[in-house]
Amino acid sequence: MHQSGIPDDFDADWDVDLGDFADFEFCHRDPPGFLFPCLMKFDLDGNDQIDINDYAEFQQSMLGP
Ligand SMILES: [Ca+2]
Ligand SMILES: [Ca+2]
Repeated sequence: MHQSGIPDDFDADWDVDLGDFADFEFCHRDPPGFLFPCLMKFDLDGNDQIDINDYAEFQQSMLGP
């Protein structure tokens, strides 16, 4: 859950869209992926890594139920 109360709405603009995806990509790509704020936001399955599993979970939210 994030500020807007919508799961995976990382930038808190009340929807899950490409803006959120861009944030995810930024954290997934490089060393920033292991910085604490990135992990807090994007480690959706809580395994201390930002990986394909988190992406799959995020994609589900983006596409809707
Ligand atoms: Ca959003
Ligand atoms: Ca993870």
